[in-house]
Amino acid sequence: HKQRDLGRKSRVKNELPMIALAGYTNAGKSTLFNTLTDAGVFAHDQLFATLDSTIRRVILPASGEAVIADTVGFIQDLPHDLVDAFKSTLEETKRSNVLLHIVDAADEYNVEKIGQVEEIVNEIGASKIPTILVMNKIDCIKNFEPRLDRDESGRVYRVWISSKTGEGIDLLYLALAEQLSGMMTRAKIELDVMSAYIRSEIHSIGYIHNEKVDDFGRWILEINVTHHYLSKLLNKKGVKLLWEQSPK
Ligand SMILES: Nc1nc2c(ncn2[C@@H]2O[C@H](COP(=O)(O)OP(=O)(O)OP(=O)(O)O)[C@@H](O)[C@H]2O)c(=O)[nH]1
Ligand SMILES: [Mg+2]
Repeated sequence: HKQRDLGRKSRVKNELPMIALAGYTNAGKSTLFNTLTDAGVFAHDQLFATLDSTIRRVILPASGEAVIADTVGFIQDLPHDLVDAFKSTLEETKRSNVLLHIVDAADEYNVEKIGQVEEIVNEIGASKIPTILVMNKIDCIKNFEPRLDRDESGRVYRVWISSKTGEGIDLLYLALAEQLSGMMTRAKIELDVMSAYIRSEIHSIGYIHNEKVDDFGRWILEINVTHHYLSKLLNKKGVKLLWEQSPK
Protein backbone atom coordinates (compact mmCIF):
# COMPACT_ATOMS: atom_id res chain seq x y z
CA HIS A 1 0.00 0.00 0.00
CA LYS A 2 2.77 2.32 0.90
CA GLN A 3 4.30 1.96 -2.54
CA ARG A 4 1.04 2.84 -4.23
CA ASP A 5 0.56 5.90 -2.04
CA LEU A 6 4.00 7.15 -2.89
CA GLY A 7 3.22 6.65 -6.55
CA ARG A 8 0.09 8.70 -6.28
CA LYS A 9 1.88 11.41 -4.39
CA SER A 10 4.61 11.79 -6.94
CA ARG A 11 2.07 11.81 -9.73
CA VAL A 12 0.25 14.66 -8.06
CA LYS A 13 3.53 16.44 -7.51
CA ASN A 14 4.35 16.16 -11.17
CA GLU A 15 1.12 17.68 -12.34
CA LEU A 16 0.86 21.09 -13.87
CA PRO A 17 -0.12 23.49 -11.09
CA MET A 18 -3.77 24.38 -11.31
CA ILE A 19 -5.20 27.65 -10.06
CA ALA A 20 -8.96 28.11 -9.77
CA LEU A 21 -10.68 31.47 -9.55
CA ALA A 22 -13.84 31.36 -7.50
CA GLY A 23 -16.05 33.91 -5.84
CA TYR A 24 -19.34 35.70 -5.75
CA THR A 25 -20.79 36.90 -9.02
CA ASN A 26 -19.45 40.25 -10.26
CA ALA A 27 -16.38 40.12 -8.00
CA GLY A 28 -14.12 40.35 -11.04
CA LYS A 29 -13.06 36.74 -11.65
CA SER A 30 -13.18 36.91 -15.43
CA THR A 31 -11.42 40.26 -15.47
CA LEU A 32 -8.61 38.81 -13.35
CA PHE A 33 -8.55 35.68 -15.51
CA ASN A 34 -7.98 37.87 -18.57
CA THR A 35 -5.35 39.95 -16.81
CA LEU A 36 -3.42 36.85 -15.75
CA THR A 37 -3.69 35.11 -19.10
CA ASP A 38 -2.91 38.19 -21.20
CA ALA A 39 0.13 39.11 -19.14
CA GLY A 40 1.44 35.58 -19.23
CA VAL A 41 3.06 34.11 -22.28
CA PHE A 42 0.80 31.65 -24.00
CA ALA A 43 2.17 28.18 -24.33
CA HIS A 44 1.03 26.75 -27.63
CA ASP A 45 1.09 23.17 -26.56
CA GLN A 46 -1.04 20.68 -28.44
CA LEU A 47 -1.65 18.84 -25.22
CA PHE A 48 -4.08 21.49 -24.07
CA ALA A 49 -5.74 22.32 -27.35
CA THR A 50 -8.96 20.71 -26.17
CA LEU A 51 -9.34 22.72 -23.02
CA ASP A 52 -12.41 24.89 -23.10
CA SER A 53 -12.23 28.65 -23.09
CA THR A 54 -12.50 29.04 -19.35
CA ILE A 55 -9.33 27.05 -18.74
CA ARG A 56 -6.04 28.34 -20.07
CA ARG A 57 -2.45 27.40 -19.81
CA VAL A 58 -0.13 30.25 -18.82
CA ILE A 59 3.38 30.94 -17.72
CA LEU A 60 3.39 33.19 -14.69
CA PRO A 61 6.32 35.22 -13.42
CA ALA A 62 8.11 33.37 -10.60
CA SER A 63 5.87 30.29 -10.48
CA GLY A 64 6.18 29.40 -14.15
CA GLU A 65 3.73 27.25 -16.04
CA ALA A 66 0.26 26.70 -14.68
CA VAL A 67 -3.34 26.14 -15.67
CA ILE A 68 -5.90 28.75 -14.67
CA ALA A 69 -9.61 28.04 -14.48
CA ASP A 70 -12.30 30.69 -14.39
CA THR A 71 -15.59 29.61 -12.83
CA VAL A 72 -19.21 30.65 -12.86
CA GLY A 73 -19.83 33.04 -9.98
CA PHE A 74 -21.46 31.96 -6.78
CA ILE A 75 -24.82 33.55 -6.15
CA GLN A 76 -27.50 33.07 -3.59
CA ASP A 77 -30.62 31.50 -5.17
CA LEU A 78 -28.80 30.56 -8.34
CA PRO A 79 -31.10 30.72 -11.41
CA HIS A 80 -32.07 27.25 -12.65
CA ASP A 81 -30.44 27.47 -16.06
CA LEU A 82 -27.09 28.28 -14.43
CA VAL A 83 -27.01 25.34 -12.06
CA ASP A 84 -25.38 22.92 -14.53
CA ALA A 85 -22.74 25.38 -15.66
CA PHE A 86 -22.05 26.19 -12.06
CA LYS A 87 -21.68 22.53 -11.07
CA SER A 88 -19.36 21.67 -13.91
CA THR A 89 -16.99 24.49 -13.09
CA LEU A 90 -16.99 23.41 -9.46
CA GLU A 91 -15.29 20.20 -10.50
CA GLU A 92 -12.35 22.26 -11.69
CA THR A 93 -12.25 24.00 -8.35
CA LYS A 94 -11.95 20.67 -6.54
CA ARG A 95 -8.92 19.60 -8.55
CA SER A 96 -6.98 22.81 -8.13
CA ASN A 97 -3.81 23.34 -6.12
CA VAL A 98 -4.71 26.89 -5.13
CA LEU A 99 -8.06 28.54 -4.87
CA LEU A 100 -8.16 32.26 -5.47
CA HIS A 101 -11.30 33.52 -3.78
CA ILE A 102 -12.06 36.80 -5.55
CA VAL A 103 -13.88 39.44 -3.54
CA ASP A 104 -15.13 42.89 -4.50
CA ALA A 105 -13.24 44.93 -1.90
CA ALA A 106 -15.50 47.93 -2.49
CA ASP A 107 -18.74 45.99 -1.94
CA GLU A 108 -20.32 46.84 1.41
CA TYR A 109 -21.83 43.34 1.63
CA ASN A 110 -18.61 41.50 0.89
CA VAL A 111 -18.18 39.96 4.36
CA GLU A 112 -21.52 38.17 4.02
CA LYS A 113 -20.67 37.06 0.50
CA ILE A 114 -17.29 35.69 1.58
CA GLY A 115 -19.16 33.57 4.13
CA GLN A 116 -21.58 32.26 1.50
CA VAL A 117 -18.80 31.34 -0.89
CA GLU A 118 -16.86 29.59 1.88
CA GLU A 119 -19.96 27.61 2.74
CA ILE A 120 -20.26 26.31 -0.82
CA VAL A 121 -16.54 25.56 -0.96
CA ASN A 122 -17.06 23.43 2.16
CA GLU A 123 -20.11 21.73 0.68
CA ILE A 124 -18.30 20.58 -2.42
CA GLY A 125 -15.45 19.21 -0.31
CA ALA A 126 -12.87 21.73 -1.44
CA SER A 127 -12.18 23.30 1.94
CA LYS A 128 -8.73 21.69 2.20
CA ILE A 129 -7.45 23.48 -0.89
CA PRO A 130 -5.14 26.34 0.12
CA THR A 131 -7.05 29.55 -0.48
CA ILE A 132 -5.92 33.10 -1.02
CA LEU A 133 -8.50 35.85 -0.64
CA VAL A 134 -8.05 38.29 -3.50
CA MET A 135 -9.56 41.62 -2.52
CA ASN A 136 -10.20 43.09 -5.95
CA LYS A 137 -11.27 46.55 -7.22
CA ILE A 138 -9.06 48.54 -4.84
CA ASP A 139 -9.09 51.26 -7.51
CA CYS A 140 -12.64 51.93 -6.28
CA ILE A 141 -11.41 52.66 -2.77
CA LYS A 142 -9.88 56.07 -2.21
CA ASN A 143 -6.15 56.14 -1.44
CA PHE A 144 -5.88 52.38 -1.17
CA GLU A 145 -2.52 50.82 -1.89
CA PRO A 146 -1.96 47.23 -3.04
CA ARG A 147 -1.05 45.04 -0.08
CA LEU A 148 -0.31 41.49 0.92
CA ASP A 149 -1.39 40.06 4.29
CA ARG A 150 0.25 37.11 6.04
CA ASP A 151 -1.02 35.06 8.95
CA GLU A 152 1.06 34.30 12.08
CA SER A 153 2.76 31.40 10.34
CA GLY A 154 3.84 33.73 7.53
CA ARG A 155 1.50 32.29 4.90
CA VAL A 156 -0.10 34.78 2.53
CA TYR A 157 -3.86 34.56 3.08
CA ARG A 158 -5.00 37.82 1.44
CA VAL A 159 -3.87 40.13 -1.35
CA TRP A 160 -5.35 43.53 -2.28
CA ILE A 161 -5.34 44.27 -5.99
CA SER A 162 -7.13 45.79 -8.96
CA SER A 163 -7.64 43.49 -11.93
CA LYS A 164 -8.64 46.50 -13.95
CA THR A 165 -5.58 48.72 -13.40
CA GLY A 166 -3.15 45.88 -12.67
CA GLU A 167 -2.15 47.33 -9.29
CA GLY A 168 -0.98 44.60 -6.94
CA ILE A 169 -0.82 41.90 -9.60
CA ASP A 170 2.90 41.54 -8.84
CA LEU A 171 1.97 40.77 -5.22
CA LEU A 172 -0.49 38.16 -6.41
CA TYR A 173 2.25 36.56 -8.52
CA LEU A 174 4.45 36.45 -5.45
CA ALA A 175 1.69 34.87 -3.36
CA LEU A 176 1.07 32.25 -6.04
CA ALA A 177 4.76 31.45 -6.31
CA GLU A 178 4.95 30.92 -2.55
CA GLN A 179 1.82 28.81 -2.47
CA LEU A 180 2.95 26.64 -5.37
CA SER A 181 6.54 26.31 -4.18
CA GLY A 182 5.86 22.69 -3.13
CA MET A 183 5.28 21.87 -6.78
CA MET A 184 8.58 23.44 -7.75
CA THR A 185 12.09 22.21 -7.55
CA ARG A 186 15.61 23.55 -7.85
CA ALA A 187 17.98 21.71 -10.11
CA LYS A 188 21.27 21.99 -11.92
CA ILE A 189 21.28 20.84 -15.49
CA GLU A 190 23.66 20.66 -18.40
CA LEU A 191 22.70 21.39 -22.00
CA ASP A 192 25.02 20.05 -24.66
CA VAL A 193 25.99 22.29 -27.55
CA MET A 194 23.24 21.01 -29.84
CA SER A 195 20.62 21.65 -27.16
CA ALA A 196 21.65 25.19 -26.24
CA TYR A 197 18.45 26.48 -27.88
CA ILE A 198 16.43 25.02 -24.99
CA ARG A 199 17.91 27.69 -22.74
CA SER A 200 15.56 30.38 -24.05
CA GLU A 201 12.57 28.14 -23.40
CA ILE A 202 13.71 27.65 -19.80
CA HIS A 203 14.15 31.39 -19.48
CA SER A 204 10.53 31.95 -20.41
CA ILE A 205 9.05 29.06 -18.44
CA GLY A 206 11.08 28.93 -15.25
CA TYR A 207 13.59 30.89 -13.29
CA ILE A 208 17.33 30.64 -13.91
CA HIS A 209 19.40 31.40 -10.79
CA ASN A 210 22.68 31.31 -12.64
CA GLU A 211 24.18 30.04 -15.81
CA LYS A 212 27.56 29.55 -17.32
CA VAL A 213 29.22 27.92 -20.29
CA ASP A 214 31.86 25.30 -19.55
CA ASP A 215 35.09 24.68 -21.51
CA PHE A 216 33.25 22.38 -23.89
CA GLY A 217 30.59 24.94 -24.79
CA ARG A 218 27.91 23.29 -22.67
CA TRP A 219 25.48 25.42 -20.69
CA ILE A 220 25.36 24.72 -16.96
CA LEU A 221 22.14 26.14 -15.55
CA GLU A 222 20.80 26.31 -12.03
CA ILE A 223 17.06 26.56 -12.37
CA ASN A 224 13.80 26.78 -10.47
CA VAL A 225 10.96 25.09 -12.31
CA THR A 226 7.92 22.94 -11.63
CA HIS A 227 8.53 19.20 -11.15
CA HIS A 228 6.27 18.85 -14.15
CA TYR A 229 8.51 20.92 -16.40
CA LEU A 230 11.75 19.39 -15.10
CA SER A 231 10.58 15.90 -16.00
CA LYS A 232 9.66 17.13 -19.47
CA LEU A 233 13.05 18.82 -19.81
CA LEU A 234 14.95 15.69 -18.83
CA ASN A 235 13.22 13.75 -21.58
CA LYS A 236 14.71 16.06 -24.18
CA LYS A 237 17.81 15.12 -26.05
CA GLY A 238 21.04 16.62 -24.76
CA VAL A 239 19.69 17.62 -21.34
CA LYS A 240 21.43 16.10 -18.35
CA LEU A 241 20.55 16.43 -14.68
CA LEU A 242 23.60 17.24 -12.55
CA TRP A 243 21.84 17.79 -9.26
CA GLU A 244 18.36 18.23 -7.84
CA GLN A 245 17.27 19.59 -4.50
CA SER A 246 16.15 16.61 -2.44
CA PRO A 247 12.37 16.31 -2.66
CA LYS A 248 10.45 17.46 0.44
N1 LIG B 1 -13.21 49.26 -11.00
C1 LIG B 1 -12.97 47.97 -11.18
N2 LIG B 1 -13.87 47.21 -11.81
C2 LIG B 1 -13.60 45.89 -11.96
C3 LIG B 1 -12.39 45.31 -11.49
N3 LIG B 1 -12.41 44.00 -11.79
C4 LIG B 1 -13.59 43.78 -12.42
N4 LIG B 1 -14.30 44.91 -12.53
C5 LIG B 1 -15.62 45.08 -13.14
O1 LIG B 1 -16.57 44.33 -12.41
C6 LIG B 1 -17.56 43.79 -13.27
C7 LIG B 1 -17.64 42.28 -13.10
O2 LIG B 1 -16.43 41.72 -13.54
P1 LIG B 1 -16.32 40.20 -14.01
O3 LIG B 1 -14.88 39.95 -14.23
O4 LIG B 1 -17.25 39.92 -15.11
O5 LIG B 1 -16.84 39.49 -12.69
P2 LIG B 1 -17.05 37.92 -12.45
O6 LIG B 1 -16.63 37.66 -11.07
O7 LIG B 1 -16.39 37.15 -13.53
O8 LIG B 1 -18.63 37.80 -12.55
P3 LIG B 1 -19.48 36.44 -12.86
O9 LIG B 1 -18.88 35.79 -14.05
O10 LIG B 1 -20.84 36.95 -13.08
O11 LIG B 1 -19.42 35.62 -11.62
C8 LIG B 1 -17.16 44.22 -14.69
O12 LIG B 1 -17.87 45.37 -15.01
C9 LIG B 1 -15.69 44.54 -14.55
O13 LIG B 1 -15.25 45.49 -15.48
C10 LIG B 1 -11.46 46.15 -10.83
O14 LIG B 1 -10.37 45.76 -10.37
N5 LIG B 1 -11.80 47.46 -10.70
MG1 LIG C 1 -17.13 35.73 -14.91
